[in-house]
Amino acid sequence: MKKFFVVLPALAAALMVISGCQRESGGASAGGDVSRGMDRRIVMGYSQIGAESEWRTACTNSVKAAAEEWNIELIFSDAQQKQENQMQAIRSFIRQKVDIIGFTPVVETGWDAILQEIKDAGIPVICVDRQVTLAAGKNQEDYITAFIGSNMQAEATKAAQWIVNYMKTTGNTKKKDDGSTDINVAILEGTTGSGAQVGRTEGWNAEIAKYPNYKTIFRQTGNFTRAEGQQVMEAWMKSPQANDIDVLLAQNDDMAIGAIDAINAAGKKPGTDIIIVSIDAVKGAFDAMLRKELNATIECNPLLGPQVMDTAVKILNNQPVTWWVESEESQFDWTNAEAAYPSRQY
Ligand code: GYE
Repeated sequence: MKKFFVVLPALAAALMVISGCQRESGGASAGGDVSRGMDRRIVMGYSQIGAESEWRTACTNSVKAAAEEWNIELIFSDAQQKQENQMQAIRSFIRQKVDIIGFTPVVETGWDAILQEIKDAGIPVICVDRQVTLAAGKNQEDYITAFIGSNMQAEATKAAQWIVNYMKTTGNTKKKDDGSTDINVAILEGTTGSGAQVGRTEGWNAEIAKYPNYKTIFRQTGNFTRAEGQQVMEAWMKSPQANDIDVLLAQNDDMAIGAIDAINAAGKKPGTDIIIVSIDAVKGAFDAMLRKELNATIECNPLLGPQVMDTAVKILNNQPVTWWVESEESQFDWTNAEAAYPSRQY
């Protein structure tokens, strides 16, 4: 019997390592043995999708720092972009009887069964950053207590509006938009099937449809990473249509930054020969804007940790929460990037 109790914690620890979980804060910390706003210390299982971008790293850091601040025990798991790893981590959270689960679904679909398992276990769920799509007839609000994140469609709408306005007023080294000349667009999309890719594609398509002279000549995923953004752009720059590209829309900054390297390598000037707009507003994007290689970035706030912890405490105290409070976001270009740079937090 004694042996059993000695072996059990070791076994649990081993299981957590196998499933990629990491206990962020051990016993009671400076905050004592209660979490902020609670009468006890609570445990949150958190399934993050990976570390594909500057944005993601900022988001992870924000969640970890906020857990410390709230004195919430965080069991953090990095899924390395694999949905099956997220499932494994979430099942281990259920076995460990965590108080609450936070997760960012890598893709929108395929979560019905596991959300049912979580619901059956009576554990509340906060969905962070990317939304899920459940089978027809099912309502995500029945499975997810709160969503914390941005409006992806709205971000892409802003990107489209920025581009249309800039091409009309300034243009690139080849042309200005007179309403009838073709404006040829290349689009680097994020992880296929992710809430961010689906929403940003919908938002862009709906807005740009108002301008029939905008033509999409290239569209491919770069999986939200710098390396793949660069690779895909390299291939486009080698194609016979390379000279036709007027505008590049990248669904995140990292892919735009990778693409900028590829455009430079091909002997073209990013930011003037090809107008480039992306989404996130991470530091790397500001550096590129100050070099006049990236034209604009639409902000997507990754600093969601405090809102996640605050919402968790409310849920566990049976207080009402708003299902989705949209993040407030702005946008930056060469007119305001320099002034904003010093106060950027990510
Ligand atoms: O834009 C990108 C990241 O889901 C909003 O994922 C997030 C996106 C973000 O990797 O940089």
